[in-house]
Formats: sequence, structure tokens, C-alpha cells
Amino acid sequence: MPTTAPVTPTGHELVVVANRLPVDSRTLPDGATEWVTSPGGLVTAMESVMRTVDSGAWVGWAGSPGEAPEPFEADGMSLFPVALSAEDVEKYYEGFSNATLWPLYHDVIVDPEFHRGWWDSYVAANRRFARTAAEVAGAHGTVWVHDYQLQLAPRLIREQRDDLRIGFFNHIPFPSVELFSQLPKRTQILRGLLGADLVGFQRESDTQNFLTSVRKLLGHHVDGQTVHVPGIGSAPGRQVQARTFPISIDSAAVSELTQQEEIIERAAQLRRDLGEPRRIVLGVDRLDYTKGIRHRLKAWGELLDEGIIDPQDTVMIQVATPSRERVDAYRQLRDEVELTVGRINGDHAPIGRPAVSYQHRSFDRRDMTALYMAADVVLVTALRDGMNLVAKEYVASRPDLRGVLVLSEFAGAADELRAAITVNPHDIDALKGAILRALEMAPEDQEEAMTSLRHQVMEHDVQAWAHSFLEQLEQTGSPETRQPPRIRLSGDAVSEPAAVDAALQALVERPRLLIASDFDGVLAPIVADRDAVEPDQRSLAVLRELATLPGVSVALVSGRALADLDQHTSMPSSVVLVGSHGAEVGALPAEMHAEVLDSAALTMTPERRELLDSITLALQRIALAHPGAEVETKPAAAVLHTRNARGRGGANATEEALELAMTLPDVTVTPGKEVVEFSVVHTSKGAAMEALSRACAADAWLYLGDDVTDETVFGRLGEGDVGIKVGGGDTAASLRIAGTDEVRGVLEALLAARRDRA
Ligand code: ADQ
Repeated sequence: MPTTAPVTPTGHELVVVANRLPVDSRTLPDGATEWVTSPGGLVTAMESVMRTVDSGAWVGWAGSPGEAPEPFEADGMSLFPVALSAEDVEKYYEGFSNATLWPLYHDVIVDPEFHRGWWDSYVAANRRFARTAAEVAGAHGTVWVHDYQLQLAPRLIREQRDDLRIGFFNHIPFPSVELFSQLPKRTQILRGLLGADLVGFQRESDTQNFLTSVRKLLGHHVDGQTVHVPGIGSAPGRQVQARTFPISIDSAAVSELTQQEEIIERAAQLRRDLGEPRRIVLGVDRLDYTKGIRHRLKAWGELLDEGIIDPQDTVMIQVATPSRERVDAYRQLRDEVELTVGRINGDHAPIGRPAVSYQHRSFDRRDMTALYMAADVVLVTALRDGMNLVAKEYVASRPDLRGVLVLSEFAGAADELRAAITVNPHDIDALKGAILRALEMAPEDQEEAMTSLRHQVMEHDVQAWAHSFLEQLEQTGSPETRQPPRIRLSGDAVSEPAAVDAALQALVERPRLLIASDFDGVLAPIVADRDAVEPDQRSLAVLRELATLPGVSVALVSGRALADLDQHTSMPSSVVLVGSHGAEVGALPAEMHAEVLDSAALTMTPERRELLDSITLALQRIALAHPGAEVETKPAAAVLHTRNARGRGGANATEEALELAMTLPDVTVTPGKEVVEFSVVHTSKGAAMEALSRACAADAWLYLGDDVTDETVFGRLGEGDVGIKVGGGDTAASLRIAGTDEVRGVLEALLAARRDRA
């Protein structure tokens, strides 16, 4: 893809793209704006990696609707604000991101809402972030996109800047394919993500869910953690890695805060303020329905109702940070939580002291640490959570090895924090049991569990997380190697016969050989009426003969539909027929291993069928407008033939078809000689040859082809393979012969030489 964005020599080596910039604006008394760094984990992680590069940038929204402020510098980083209008905030952010994706990705704890207008805004906003990223990244730089609000950005960035290494990290869970399938625009989202070279997730189950969705909904071949994304048109195919990188916190910084006298004093003061209760139980969450706050309060309320917990000696603090207050489900949640807290306090609080101390506001890092230090038990009861940093912060805040963590098995942190008391928060009885066990845990047991938890959290901090993601990304995308196919021969001049002979002689010495050829233009002269094609009978006979020799496999690889190819060549079952540019593969002879052919990539799903029908209709409309142009339908493709179109009609029809192709991102478009093919399964003659060569364990192969579509084969020539271009034009083949008569000569020479060897 072309590099359209200007690449300035001062472009940035590492660009982070996230919905929010790592700063908040503050209005000073004189009306001026000041920017204050917001102390999130991501910011800390990025600070550490930004130090390792010459120039780092962050692209994101500054937090207020309307015009974006001018780019500015903060903490050694260049910040590039992206504008979001009030309507974008409503539709892209609160709508599609937080009322569609967020609930869907968190196992539909509340019903996701779908609105088409929200999607349009999501696309437009993603474009804006992508454009800015593409503008500010330096040549061959690295772009790291964060989170569910920007899932289209990787692809949109790649469309503008194919030289970049692009990574994506999803901070929230990735749902099972059954749930993900509910999402209108699901394939667009997957294709957006696959614009990255590396897609990272919190838990291994998220990674697996993503890979399953890619396989089932896009039909791409998935090999372990590698997705093979087929090329579109002349663009080469790509490989995308999906990996697990559990995020963490700046563990040392948190732990260090606990040593400060002032914070130790704050923790002690907190206890005094609560009336010196024997035990403090703490919950810290954004006020979000995924966090299981209602379940926690229900369990707590029942323990008080049943008299199992005495509010005189045990207090609960619930910190509930205001969040997304304009989204309906969040307003409702706030009402419910506050009603429940009010009831519990009304029923149980001693005069002058709460049973549940409810804090609906933000605290600074130091207060937060004091809270963790004061808490005997922390309850993390998320119904679904990507990771949950509160769990890790609590552990980092307890170098005294005291305190107990109750942790939902549905939080990503449960995969690592094995020594916590794990719980299914939907099971209220189990939750009550877990809380009681935590409150009663003996100090030596607390110490043992906390030692193990700290080992995990202190070793695996957020800096290590960021570095390991970027290291993996470094190894994954390799923009330098993404060269267009090499042109070995130009013009019309044919190769010296001696050079052709020498290549054939070397080839026949190989024990296992694959001999394959295109059909039209190679084994049969091109004719105006495709049905009236007259293949060279001698060439076909020689191929049949070759297929009987030991160690030789023979294949015909054509753009024609399989049935059509079969009808015109009448080959025996020992010759493999591949039709529709690789999308249709005939029966394989016994010596070939059928399982190496990737059938998932070729399967027609209902979605693909629907897509094919709409493409066929669109092409038929184009053909109608240009007399002589025709549309052929194949099992997985529609083809526009313009050979018989009158005057400029052919060129115009082709142009219109290629314009149509631009609007169809999930289609392999193959322009050939006066023909454009739209395939809804992703393959090419080259991919088919590679699979055939593996299936027959060939030591080397020969391929004869005349068309641009044969270049996908020539582009894959390995050492010892021979590619022969029939006719003129630029080619990646290493030899050229004139036409079908010469093809007959080559095949005859090959047969004689291989027979001699036998
Ligand atoms: P969140 O859903 O925001 O993050 P979480 O991981 O718990 O959830 O992080 C919350 C952070 O906010 C913690 O650092 C916590 O200390 C802080 N915080 C909470 N209440 C606060 C308050 N009142 N005042 C100040 N700070 C407060 C998303 C995903 C998570 C994932 C993170 C990181 O939903 O699953 O762990 O991103 O990837």
C-alpha cells in the first residue's frame, strides 16, 4: 500500500495511540489552561519505554469535546490531541465503545445496545486517531494502539503507512466467538485488528477467543498463534501474531510509598477516623457493573443481617470512582448501589459510624496506598474484568506480608495471583464463605499467601509488560522485508535455449518433483470465446505421461472454474486440477497429503455466500452498462470478463470494477488479462502451489504461466525451483519462452530427461 502521509525526518520512533491523552487540563485562576499528568498505570509503563527511544509521542483525546488543543510536550513526550465533537463523545465513546462493545466484551452482564449511527461515528473517530498517528510516526517507526475504542485504527494506519510496525493491546476481555458473533460489524472489527502485526490480550483465554473468531468468522488460516492474512489484489499476504501479555502496575513505586512516614500516618489516621474497628474490609472500583459491587454488597448485607459480622468491630469501605455517568446503565447502577449502602447503614450502622463507608470520588495515589495499608481484607469480586489492577496494587502495598485478597475467578488477575482466595462472585453463599475465611485467616497463613502473591507482582511489573510487548512486536512485523515481488525479467526477449535446458537438467535430478502449469495462454492459445478454447493436445499428453513417472506429481492451476478446467483438459485422476485461482481444488492422488491443504480458508460460510451474491449483482450492473462485458460465476468468486467489450468499454468496465473492489475489504481481487476476479475465499495460485508442493513433499517445482495471476507463483520461487514465463511482460520468473509451441518443447524435453534419469 502506498505511503500517503508525509513522513517527516523528525517523525517519532514510538507512537502510543489511546482514547485519552495521559494528561488532564486544569484551568488556572487567570483563565489559562495547565496540563497535569494523569497518573495511570499505562502512563507509568510508557514513561519507562519512552526513555528507551529517541522520540516518543502520544496520540489521544484531551478530554473535552470540541476543537483539539495544539500539540504540546509533556514529560519528554510529544502529545498530539485528537478532536472529538460532543456528538462523537455521545456516539463513538459513550455509544459504540461503552454501550455496545463494553457490555458485549464483558459477557453481556448488561444488554449491549446497537445503533447504526454509533458505528458510523466509531469509524470516523478511529479514522481521525489513525490519521494523526500516521502523520506523526517516523519512517519504519512503531505504533502501539490501545484498547477497544480503537479496534479499527491498526488497519486504518496500515492503509496509510505500510512501513510501520503496528501493535494493538486490548485491555478488556475478548469474548467467546458465540458472543462476539452478535456484534453487527464483527468482521470489520476483526479486520481492523488484523491491521496490526501483533495483537495482545490480558489472558490466554482472550487470545484463544480472538483466534477462534478470526478462524470462524473470516475463515483465515490460523497456525498456533499466527494468523495468515491473505493479500488483497496485488498486496502480499501478511502474518499477524496474537499473544498474551498480562498487564501489571508500577510495583516498586507503590511498594516504596508504603515506607513513607506520612502515608503510614494516613493509614493509622484512617483507622482512628473509623473508630478503631478490629478489621477493615475494602473494595475499590470504578463504579461499573462489571466490578460486581452489587454482589459484594449483597453478601456483606446478609452477613450483617445474619449477625455473623458485628458492625461494631468490622467496617467495610467501598470506594466507587465516578464513571461514565451519562450512560444509562451506569446511572442505574449508581442508584442501586447507593440505595443498598443506605439500607445497610440504616439497618446496621452504630450511631456516629458507618457499617459501609461509601466514597464516591477520586483519591490520589498516596491516599489510595494508605487505604490498602489499612485494609485487612480487599474484595475484588468482578463479574468479568480484563485484569484488575486493584488486586495487584493491594499486594504491592503490603510489604508487611499482612492482609488477605479475595479475588474473583473472572478477573484476569486470577490467572497469576494463585495464592489469593478465589471466588465465583455469582455464588453469594460462596462469596460470604470467602469473606469469612479471609477475616479469620491466621497471620502465618496470611504471610505465606502474601509472600507468594508479592513474588508474582513485584517480579512482573508494568515496565516488564511494556518491554515484553514491544520486544515481541520488534520480532513480529518486519516492514523492511515487505518488498513488492521482485522483477527478474522485463520486456519480451526470450531466454537462451541453453539456459532453459540447464535449468531443466538440474530440475530432473531432484528425487521428488512437482510440475505445474497454467492453462489458458500456456497449454492453449488465448481465444476470444473462452468456451471455444483449443488446448495443445500434445502438451496435455506429455503432462499425463509425466504424471505416471515415479517421484513426479503434476498439476494444472487455472483461473477457470474447476469444472470448466476439467471439461477442457480431460485429465486422469493422477493429475491434480486447481481451479478459480486456488479456491477450488480437485481430488488429490493417493501420494499427496490432503490435510496440508487449508480447507478452513476455502470454506463458503453463509456470510461469504451473501457477499458473493452482492458482488455478482454489482458486476452484472457494470457489465450491462458496457456491451460485450460478461460476468462469470464460480463457486466462490464472480468474474468480470472484458475481452469482448466494445471500444473503451473494456477499460471503463475494469475501472468501475476496481473502484468497486476498494469498497470490499474482505474480498481477494485478482485483475488478470481483460478479466477481474472477485473471490470471497482468500487464496491465490501461489498459495495453492505452496500447499501442493507441501502435500507432495516436492524437493523442487517447475511452473509455467503467462498471466499476472501467475506472478503469485513466481514470487515464491525457492532455491532449485524453476519458473518459466510464457510471453512478454515484467515477471518474477527467471526464464522466458515465447508461446504455447515452446511450452510443448519444454514439456517434451522434461519428459525425455526424467525418463533417462529413471
Ligand atoms: P479499569 O476497569 O479502570 O481498567 P482496574 O484494572 O481495576 O480497572 O484499574 C482501576 C485503577 O483505578 C486502579 O489503578 C485503581 O487504583 C484506580 N482507582 C480506582 N478507584 C479510584 C479512586 N476512587 N481514586 C483513584 N484511583 C482509583 C481497565 C480494565 C481492567 C484492566 C485495566 C488495565 O477494565 O481489567 O486491568 O484497564 O489494563
